[in-house]
Amino acid sequence: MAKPLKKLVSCVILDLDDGVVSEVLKGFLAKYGKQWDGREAQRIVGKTPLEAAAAVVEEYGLPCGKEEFLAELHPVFYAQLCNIKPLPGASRLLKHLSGHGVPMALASNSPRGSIESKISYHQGWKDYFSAIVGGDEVTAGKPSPEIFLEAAKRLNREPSSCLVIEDSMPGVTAGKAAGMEVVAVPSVPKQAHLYTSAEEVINSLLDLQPEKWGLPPFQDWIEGTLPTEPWYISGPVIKGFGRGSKVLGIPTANLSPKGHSSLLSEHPSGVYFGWAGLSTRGVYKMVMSIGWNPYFNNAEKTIEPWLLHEFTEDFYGEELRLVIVGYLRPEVNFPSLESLIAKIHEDKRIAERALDLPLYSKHKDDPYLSSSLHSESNHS
Ligand code: ADP
Ligand code: RBF
Ligand code: MG
Repeated sequence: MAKPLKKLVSCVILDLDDGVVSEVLKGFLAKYGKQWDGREAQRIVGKTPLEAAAAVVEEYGLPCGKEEFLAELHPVFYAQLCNIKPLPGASRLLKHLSGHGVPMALASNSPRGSIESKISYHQGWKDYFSAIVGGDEVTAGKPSPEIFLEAAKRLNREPSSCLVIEDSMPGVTAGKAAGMEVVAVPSVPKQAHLYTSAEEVINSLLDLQPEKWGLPPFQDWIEGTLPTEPWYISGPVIKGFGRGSKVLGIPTANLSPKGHSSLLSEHPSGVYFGWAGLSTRGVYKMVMSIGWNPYFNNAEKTIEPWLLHEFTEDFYGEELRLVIVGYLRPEVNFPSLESLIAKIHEDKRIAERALDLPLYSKHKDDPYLSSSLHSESNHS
């Protein structure tokens, strides 16, 4: 058995806040004639609503006070609560831990009422949590440790036996100040290097290994793959940087991330596999990366499926349809081009073998893969 690498814990405290604040703010700034810059998200995640509003009023030089801004924002914000999508992998994690009787608490800077209405939209979530602590129940929000200390108290645990899972910087700071173990899941992946005070930084909740902390391991991995609910994406094959075949010897038939933003926010960047359909050619096994390619540090997210088949010609512009059935690993950086190439070939071997399992192979016949005749595509 592998030796646990970290200090053991017996309970988990999470804050699964997400992008709804940014979405609402984006709309408001447009009203004031300002352009919301996604990178500003870092300035507001983990703050109380008033702090976030103050930061935005100041940053964008809005012609109103922060209270006024907040009063205007509030109703819209609350109306949006039902549209919050849980962080990718959150549902799986909560089900797993609660199934093993691991006590959990929610601890967020949002007011308790807002947290409660948020989770009321997710079936069964309320019962997962033995305690909920809101920013209005303590004298200071994160980065102060108070919220986490209160959560530990309500769980009846020592702070040192709590594992905090956090997506914001103030949250990580607060967890460390509370004397807890902290795993960071940055909501802005490219900022991962800023989260060094956490014990571990992971790309998404799919990558959490509870056994590292003495918690029960996930049991849903199969032959190195994590089955996911199938998800679907399609579009014409576009030109990339021309690196795939030339630099790596691995051609990837890129799809444009444009128009897929909500799908891409539901699924973390990483390496996936599944089936690919080209209407005039057939259905093929496929392994792909979605993300910023840390080795090349792209400025834009790319979607890069490698079809596991030898083609005699290019198929730029053709409609490519993907059914994604499983997850392999996060995208990572590599010390050399050779090690990146070797890893992608390993991904290929794992995907190729796994796709023969009935669990995955049944999706080969999904009508979506060959239904381009019925799509809006102009290609015949
Ligand atoms: P780009 O940077 O333009 O995506 P690549 O070097 O990655 O260029 O090559 C990708 C192109 O190669 C695809 O768009 C497709 O037309 C072609 N191609 C040939 N074989 C394959 C394959 N097995 N998988 C994906 N694309 C392939
Ligand atoms: N790029 C990375 O920088 N890190 C990765 O971990 C990584 N994994 C990949 C896995 C697969 C299956 C594929 C097809 C590509 C991967 N790439 C990764 C992307 C690679 O860098 C990209 O295809 C080239 O940049 C060509 O555009
Ligand atoms: Mg490519």
